[in-house]
Amino acid sequence: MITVHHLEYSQSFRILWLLEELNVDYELKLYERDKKTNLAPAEYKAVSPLGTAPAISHEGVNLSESNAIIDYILDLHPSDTLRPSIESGDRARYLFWMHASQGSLMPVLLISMMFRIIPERVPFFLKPILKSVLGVANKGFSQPRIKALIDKAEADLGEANWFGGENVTAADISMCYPMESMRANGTINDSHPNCLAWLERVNALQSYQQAKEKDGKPSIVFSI
Ligand SMILES: N[C@@H](CCC(=O)N[C@@H](CS)C(=O)NCC(=O)O)C(=O)O
Repeated sequence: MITVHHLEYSQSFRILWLLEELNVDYELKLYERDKKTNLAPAEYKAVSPLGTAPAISHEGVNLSESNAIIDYILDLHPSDTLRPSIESGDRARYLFWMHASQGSLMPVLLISMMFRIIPERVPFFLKPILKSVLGVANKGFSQPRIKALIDKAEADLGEANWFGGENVTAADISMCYPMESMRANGTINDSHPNCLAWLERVNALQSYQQAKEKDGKPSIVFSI
């Protein structure tokens, strides 16, 4: 049986949703973030090869990295809909969002967050200069990239209901964490009706609600 090591307010929510969507049995272990550092606690680092969430254990294998875990679980429990086949017309769209989520969107959201919080956490005499320099970097580098991804999401979700096309796929599962994060911090707002409608559709799914119950927190995302 798969054991999911679920860190509160983290990307491991994706794995709960996947397993609930597949309706397979799993063991759930819950971990709280360290109160001082907000990082994963020491016992989490022991089960996660990278020390980060998500991590799973299965038959002697410890695996981390969200999309690697998603593919590992879908290899164990194949699904034609969650992972469109090479014959499917949705295959390219599915692959794009599955990889853009982790390869483009999450890194640039993290960079943008660092640009924002670094000036808040340095000695007062450094604040104005860092705020100004990192503000320019944020405006010139991260904001255009985030906008390009949201614009593409708006366009694609205007054509079909889900990131992977006609059905709920693993691309939606991978995208749920950045999408919920961007809604929580106002990056996704009333100017993005298709993204908001996707979030409503996701939240209406029984599997998503079941995953939220297992998670047990008011929000799935971590906000600094
Ligand atoms: N690309 C990795 C990112 C993992 C990651 O940074 N996870 C965060 C939670 S959202 C984490 O573990 N933070 C706690 C820590 O670094 O100790 C994945 O998708 O698995």
